[in-house]
Amino acid sequence: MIKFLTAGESHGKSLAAIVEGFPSNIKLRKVYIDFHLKRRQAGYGRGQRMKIESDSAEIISGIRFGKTLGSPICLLIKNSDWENWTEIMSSEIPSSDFVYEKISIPRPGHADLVGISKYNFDDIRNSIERSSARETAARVAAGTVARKFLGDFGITIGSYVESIGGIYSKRNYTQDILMNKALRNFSAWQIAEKADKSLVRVLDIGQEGRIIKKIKSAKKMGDTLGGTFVTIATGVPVGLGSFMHYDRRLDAAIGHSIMSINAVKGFEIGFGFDSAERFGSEVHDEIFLKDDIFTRKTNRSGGIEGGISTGLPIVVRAAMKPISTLMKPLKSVDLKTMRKVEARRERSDFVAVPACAVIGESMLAWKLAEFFIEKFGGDSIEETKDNFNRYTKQLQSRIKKNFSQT
Ligand code: EPS
Repeated sequence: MIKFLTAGESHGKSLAAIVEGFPSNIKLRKVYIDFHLKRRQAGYGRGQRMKIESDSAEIISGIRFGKTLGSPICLLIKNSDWENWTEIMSSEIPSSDFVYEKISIPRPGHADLVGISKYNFDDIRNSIERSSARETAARVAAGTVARKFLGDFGITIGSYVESIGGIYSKRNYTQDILMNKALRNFSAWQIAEKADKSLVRVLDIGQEGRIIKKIKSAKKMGDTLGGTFVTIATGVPVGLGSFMHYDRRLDAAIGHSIMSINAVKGFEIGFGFDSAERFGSEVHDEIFLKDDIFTRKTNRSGGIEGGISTGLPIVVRAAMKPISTLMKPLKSVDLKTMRKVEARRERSDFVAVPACAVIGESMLAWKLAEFFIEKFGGDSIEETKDNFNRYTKQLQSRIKKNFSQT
């Protein structure tokens, strides 16, 4: 089983990711990791912090001469902002003459109040630091190992922003992709490349202008916006996941990984909530044979049936709530005086949906790699490839053989 752990506070010295369990000989280089870290930092509507940081991974272990060793991979991402926080975030006991203000006013929607309640803190800063979405930089770094591994089997991962602040494209790309009417022969990565060209990672340039206008007005009002994004994987073979037990279902596991991203509040696969309003005949994907291979003309299931991948693109949609730090704050209570006050302002993003979609890619890549390695195993990538090729080559003929005997 593969595993990853992240460590690091938002304004601490560094973030770190430890990735474990991948086979040896996967080609992986720093420039590839940094490329995806950069993608997470982009998007119109980010705050000042992204101007300070230029995220880049230092490879501490697990890679030699551009290939994984099979040993734990440790990646370090330095926080450039640390130099402004050395005293306030020091691990040492501060000197008696060091004065700093303890944060006592929680922001509604953030982890501030629940954090101090649960961990018995006397300073909200202790909650802010780890609950910050800065941690997702380490997740993206870890996710690059998974996506590079999957790439060796022709699996690519991509995403696009579907809406921000309720502004959608006139064309419903997500439904069109599921109905095989849009981006038909595109790989998920080609879809991501298309989205990366937009300032807000949308597929429709007309929509981009309307979204930027709305972000500008939110900013002016001291407010923030959320949105919806779609994460896709193409090239996934039939057979990842299982219906044998609840925790082996691929859709459930992907749901968990996407919902774990900061500020994500909604999740669906394929037609999702929409399918609840339709007839069965409008929801399920009919089965056909083409050149002796099973095909579907539609992918309303979003690439998963019975908790198992169907071989069609995995299409996952999620909703991100607006960032909870508002420049025009909501009401709160000062824990020092227990009086009604305005919530605290703190430097933040106005919109982070484009970044959230990139993080979604990393989480999806991770989950798929986990199920892939569970199914195909292998201590080296060569061994995994042998196992994978044997399975895919025999798949169709085995079905035929089994059923011709009956
Ligand atoms: C983030 C870094 C943070 C925030 C944001 C994401 O930087 P700072 O707190 O120093 O401004 O911009 O974090 C949050 C949205 C949050 O709620 O904490 C990053 O690297 O993505």
